[in-house]
Amino acid sequence: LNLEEYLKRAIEEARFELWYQPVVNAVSGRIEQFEALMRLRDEQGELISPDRFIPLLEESGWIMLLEPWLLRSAISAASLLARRVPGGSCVAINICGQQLLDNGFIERLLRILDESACEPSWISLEVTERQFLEHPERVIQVLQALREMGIRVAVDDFGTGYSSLAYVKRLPVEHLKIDREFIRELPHSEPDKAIVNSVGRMSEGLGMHVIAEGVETQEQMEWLKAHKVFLYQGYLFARPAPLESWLSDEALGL
Ligand code: G
Ligand code: G
Ligand code: G
Ligand code: NA
Ligand code: MN
Repeated sequence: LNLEEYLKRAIEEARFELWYQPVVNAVSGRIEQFEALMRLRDEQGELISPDRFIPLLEESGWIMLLEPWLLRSAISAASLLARRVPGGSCVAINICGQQLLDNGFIERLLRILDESACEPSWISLEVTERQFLEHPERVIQVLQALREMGIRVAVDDFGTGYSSLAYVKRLPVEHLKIDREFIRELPHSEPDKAIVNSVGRMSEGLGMHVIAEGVETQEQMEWLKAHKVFLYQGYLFARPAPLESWLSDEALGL
């Protein structure tokens, strides 16, 4: 059975799972967001790497078939978590270009927010730089419309794409997620230190917040904190886990 066949069946049988990984704020010590991450098991019950099946879902367009489930699950989780986490929280949802540029996308999103009694500010949409390349003006328009509705927007995997600074400065986004490639060798790589530092300074000037992805060590965190990056996602704090794991007081650090 090849992966494509397996995915087709998994879609029909609704066997995908959505797991959540926190983003913590070093200043408040609280969880500020959770990123929703898709998971799928093979026939032995082992997790299949999303790096294998996500590109296939996007290239085939099957991601559109999963969208209703994805949005409903993530938004109902957001609605639940925002009420449980003191000071609020939001759920970050990964959105690919096909979804973002689809004419009905915003309408579908608003309907599900409404059905789930979810405030727009309780969700954030993560888009990668890749999606800016083909229809740059249209992307800015859609992101602008989302922001005006109060939905948060983040650039994912920042630094790995090809967007120009002239374009980045026009993006109406709240967060830049620095790709973990630039975090991995901190604080031992001079080039990575220079890059993370300048992304930090730049985002300050642009009114954006930086989220460091893939923070795995205390040493990385200390360096980031000393250089004014205060939002972290990574195994040092928590791995992605099913929603149920995040509903206890203990998990939320209360
Ligand atoms: O947790 P990690 O291995 O899950 O994710 C691998 C890649 O898959 C990341 O680039 C992540 O952005 C992407 N990904 C995870 N979940 C989703 C999803 O629901 N939709 C899309 N488009 N990408 C996702
Ligand atoms: O940014 P704003 O003042 O609207 O935030 C309101 C609340 O929403 C904050 O108390 C914070 O805990 C929560 N929140 C959830 N996600 C985010 C986020 O990504 N950025 C900010 N600033 N606040 C967030
Ligand atoms: O959307 P994005 O490409 O940023 O997806 C985040 C990916 O990073 C997910 O696959 C998630 O499981 C993974 N991830 C999150 N924290 C860490 C970490 O500390 N180390 C590593 N290696 N991967 C991480
Ligand atoms: Na992401
Ligand atoms: Mn990312």
